[in-house]
Amino acid sequence: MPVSLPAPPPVKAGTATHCPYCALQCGMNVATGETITITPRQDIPANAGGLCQKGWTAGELLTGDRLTTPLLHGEEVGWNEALDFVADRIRAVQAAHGPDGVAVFGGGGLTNEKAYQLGKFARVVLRTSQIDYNGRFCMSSAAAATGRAFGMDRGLPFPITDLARADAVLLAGGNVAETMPPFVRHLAAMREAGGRLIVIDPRVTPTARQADLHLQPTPGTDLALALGLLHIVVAQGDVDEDYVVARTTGFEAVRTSVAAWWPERVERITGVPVARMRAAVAILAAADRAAILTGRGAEQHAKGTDTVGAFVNLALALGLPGREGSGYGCVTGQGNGQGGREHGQKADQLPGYRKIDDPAARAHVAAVWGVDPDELPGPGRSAYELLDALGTPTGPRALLLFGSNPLVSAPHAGRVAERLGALDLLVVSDMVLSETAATADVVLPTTQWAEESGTMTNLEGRVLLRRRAIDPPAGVRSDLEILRGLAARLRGTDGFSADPREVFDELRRASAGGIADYAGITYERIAAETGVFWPCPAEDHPGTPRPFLDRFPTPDGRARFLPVEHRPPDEDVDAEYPLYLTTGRVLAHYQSGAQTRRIAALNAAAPEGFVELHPDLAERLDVTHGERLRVIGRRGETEAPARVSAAIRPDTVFMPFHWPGVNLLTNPALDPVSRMPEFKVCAVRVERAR
Ligand SMILES: Nc1nc2c(c(=O)[nH]1)N[C@H]1C(S)=C(S)[C@@H](COP(=O)(O)OP(=O)(O)OC[C@H]3O[C@@H](n4cnc5c(=O)[nH]c(N)nc54)[C@H](O)[C@@H]3O)O[C@H]1N2
Ligand SMILES: Nc1nc2c(c(=O)[nH]1)N[C@H]1C(S)=C(S)[C@@H](COP(=O)(O)OP(=O)(O)OC[C@H]3O[C@@H](n4cnc5c(=O)[nH]c(N)nc54)[C@H](O)[C@@H]3O)O[C@H]1N2
Ligand code: SF4
Ligand SMILES: [Mo]
Repeated sequence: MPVSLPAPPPVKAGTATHCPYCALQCGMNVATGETITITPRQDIPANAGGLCQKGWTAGELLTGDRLTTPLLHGEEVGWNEALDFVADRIRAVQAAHGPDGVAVFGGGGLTNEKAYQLGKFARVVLRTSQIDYNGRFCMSSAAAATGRAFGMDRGLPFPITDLARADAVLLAGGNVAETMPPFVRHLAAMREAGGRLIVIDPRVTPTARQADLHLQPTPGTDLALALGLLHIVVAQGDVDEDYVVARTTGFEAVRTSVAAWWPERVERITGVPVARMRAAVAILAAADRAAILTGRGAEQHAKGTDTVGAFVNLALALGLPGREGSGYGCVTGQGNGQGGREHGQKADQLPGYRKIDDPAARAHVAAVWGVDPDELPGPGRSAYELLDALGTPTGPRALLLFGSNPLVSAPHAGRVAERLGALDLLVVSDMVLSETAATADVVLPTTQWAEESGTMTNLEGRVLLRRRAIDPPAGVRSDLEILRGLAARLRGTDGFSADPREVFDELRRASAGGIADYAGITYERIAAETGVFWPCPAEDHPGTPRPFLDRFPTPDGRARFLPVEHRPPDEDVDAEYPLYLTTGRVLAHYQSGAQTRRIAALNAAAPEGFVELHPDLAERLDVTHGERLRVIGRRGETEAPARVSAAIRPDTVFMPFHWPGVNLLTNPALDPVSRMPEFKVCAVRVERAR
């Protein structure tokens, strides 16, 4: 059913804009007055008139406690003093240690304009190769796998509304009922029309409860499970042979490689009964239209790229990608998780999803930036490797941080705290005094979300306009103004506009001809068309909701099967650490909690972290619901109350990471391709806190 767009909401509803948080980028109206009133927009298909509790309460971000004055070593100072100090210290560090002495860390919550400007600032002003961002912790494994298979990483390569028309959806490691509640509307519509939902999760989550079939594997075994499902597809003759011949390469090697993954073997590794695997394949094989989706549960592993690769192979064998109404998709997480990975804040990237080591890409972007291609640095370190190198003899001595709170959200956070503490200079731009900002030499108070304009690319690859709805408080500056101020002090003002539209127009030129081509997208078009899907190479081009229908953007136009093999988690359980710890999210809080832990209604809904554990395990450990537990791992330990629940496997405990502590435990083992850390599985021991 094509989306019919209701008339725009009346003006008194306020300014039509989008949510500050996740990649669904729900449309909302923000009305200002005595109080701030938020209502859902009806015209944005992703949320279809819905919002979650975080969206409804987001107005408090604008009225509540936030930073309004720059801080220098904890003292309030003026902007000139703060920026002069930062510029002087950058000059001193680079004089002593070279351009790579200064590093930049960005975020997938930044608008396209900011993400682009940050990448340009690093390469043109600082001339450092040392830039990466928190998206490395998010969907980088899916990005690597789909780049490899399809030649393009666009989270969902189809409109989200396609899901409502599917006969089957398999969701591996995603808990959208808590992480993107309005997403469930599309799945519910599918089920109402007779479609079936399959969920793979070690926990019986609110999402799994809505599924027709739930597979509950041991954390870190999705790769084996996907191989097992493909084995069954092959054995039963359910491969779409015509599609495989017409649209793909490399299937024979994959067919051979899955032969060894017979269902009983996979059951032993994953704990998923053979009958359930067969039931899943039966649903998928019978479906005319089907989608296979992955979330962080399947991706955040030291083998995340191969795991996604295995699900992509399954989707290709079933003939799904590039067929209208079907496909493989990654459920992108952060507000601008998609756009934030396209425009150059990644260590190996230039705008338009170009590769920084590609001479043609360097020449194109250098021309837009008015510099010599030879002056552009090469690839730098990935996010965790960058944090891990800070303040070491060969690593950066200064860090500029925009849009992340790594003291809480990075893996092996104890190590990260030690490295941040070893820096000569830490500068944090934020709206609130996050845990990381609280340790910085300089804190720069920035405008947020509804106080500024910019574009966000949602999980569908649809570029949206997040409009300014309210004047920022006196004293704060936008990230673009901050970058302009530093560029002026370090190199003269040229080329760093603080006007989002001007930056976007430059981004369009820089991305032109790249994979993520925004050349034809304008603010006017976005407003008139309810968003524009990239690639969109010209103003008269309609945009591309389904980029793979005719061909894949690979050299031969075909999708590539690639054989992958299962392996155990980097850190397995043993006698000393007998339990798996997996981590993730709850509905009421967002990420490191820097924003949502300041909102009364959200704190009331979820006041603190917890350790979810099975009743059998609780009995074995002799602990009761609500009792304080110590969770001890090889890198650190933390405490939280027990939440006893039959919804989790007895061999696994779960903790949300919205409060400090959990990441003291997590394993920074990295995926060899994506450099994604293994957030979703490490080994721990649990005992009663003293
Ligand atoms: N409320 C809320 N919503 C959010 C966010 C938030 O912080 N809070 N963050 C946003 C962002 S940036 C992201 S990336 C998305 C993330 O969205 P999701 O991927 O849905 O969220 P997670 O809770 O990290 O992980 C999903 C599920 O993976 C399961 N899991 C754990 N280990 C494994 C495993 O080995 N295999 C499988 N198959 N599953 C496993 C967990 O039990 C969990 O239920 O959410 C976005 N939306
Ligand atoms: N154990 C465990 N750890 C995880 C995960 C997990 O599943 N388990 N998930 C990982 C994932 S998927 C993600 S995405 C990361 C996210 O973790 P973080 O990168 O820490 O993300 P946030 O908490 O959103 O931090 C964003 C910070 O930037 C600020 N901010 C927001 N918008 C702007 C802006 O426009 N400009 C500036 N200057 N600042 C802004 C916010 O106030 C906040 O302090 O966590 C990762 N860490
Ligand atoms: S689902 Fe995401 S975008 Fe929608 S209201 Fe909730 S946090 Fe905001
Ligand atoms: Mo994320």
